[in-house]
Amino acid sequence: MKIGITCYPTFGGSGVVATELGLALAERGHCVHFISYAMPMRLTHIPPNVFFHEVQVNVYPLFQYPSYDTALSSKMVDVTLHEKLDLLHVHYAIPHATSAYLAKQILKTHGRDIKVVTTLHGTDITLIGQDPNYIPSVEFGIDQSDGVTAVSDWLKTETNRIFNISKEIKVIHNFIDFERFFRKPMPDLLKRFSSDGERILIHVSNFRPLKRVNEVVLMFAEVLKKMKAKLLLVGDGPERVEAERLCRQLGLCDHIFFMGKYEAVEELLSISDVFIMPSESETFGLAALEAMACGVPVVSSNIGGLPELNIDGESGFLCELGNVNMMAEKALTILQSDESLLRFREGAFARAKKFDANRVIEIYENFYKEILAGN
Ligand code: GMT
Repeated sequence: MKIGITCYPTFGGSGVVATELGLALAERGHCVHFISYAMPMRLTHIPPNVFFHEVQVNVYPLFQYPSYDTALSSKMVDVTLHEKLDLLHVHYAIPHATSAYLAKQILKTHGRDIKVVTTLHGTDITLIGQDPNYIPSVEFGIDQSDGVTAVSDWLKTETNRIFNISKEIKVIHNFIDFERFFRKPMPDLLKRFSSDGERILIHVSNFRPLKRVNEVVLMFAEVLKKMKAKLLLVGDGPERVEAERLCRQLGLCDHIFFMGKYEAVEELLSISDVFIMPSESETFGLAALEAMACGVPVVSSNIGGLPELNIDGESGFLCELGNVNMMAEKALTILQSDESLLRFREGAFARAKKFDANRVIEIYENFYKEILAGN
């Protein structure tokens, strides 16, 4: 198949899933054309069967807001015609689904009926999608797609609850590449953070308010009252300054490391013992799945799609949203003994196996085939 993939190229779960999907499809012999305003972050090299088409948005004095949506549609038309694409797969509804719809209509005038698949990821439905300035376009974009997928059952239910749509949504969960994410021995790295055998807690996110990074710091302060430990805060974003301020205020600077946008996150996960995800909104929780693949149990909130990933008492624990003491208590339960930690490590890894990329990519492939066959 020849597939056009559009996503946000910046750090963010939807861009990661779109890129990993495209790379895996290319490895299976499909031709994959990424169409976006910049190279997706995870597209660090261009392997065989992968192509990148940059959407140029020129600035004209008349435009206070240059029209990315229109430029994207035009690029989709151009790439579809010249690369003979079979299907456009857009990740994140806004504005990609509506741009794809416009491209589809333009292509009809060229005698081409391009199929469009839209994948809903998260804030395109739960946050930005509910902005009244976008609702009619999001509804329309979803309903006019030839196929729609969502990354969790919860997101499917939410989408149907929030929007007036008739399109059937297929749930295809996030997936994990075990060739990249597995627990590797990293003795030097471990020594750098845990010189005295301290257990390591880790949080990875884009530090947006909904990730509640401050609660990671607060729960860690409770853990420290009971045992020696270190905390790695990986990523960057608007809440970092506030988290740094809190660390200083609590006198925890010697125990907490701000790692920034550390590229090889699997290395840090490989030396970690518990992953903390206190998010107030999470449609699936890809970062938690990456941790679990590296054998790191997860202490998370019990919201959104997280219960579909994290099994309470097996792969980690689900906690009440905002309950910092409960998160600390559950982390301590995991860390109470080597036996307990090993049991949860195995539980986390076994759970991650259910989301093996090899299986999930095939589900996407079969879905494309169905859509192309007009089912
Ligand atoms: O909100 C983000 O963190 C980014 C967002 C995105 O769409 O780029 O991530 C969402 O998509 C991921 C991949 O499908 C999911 O694993 C994340 O749970 C989801 N984030 C939220 O719902 C907050």
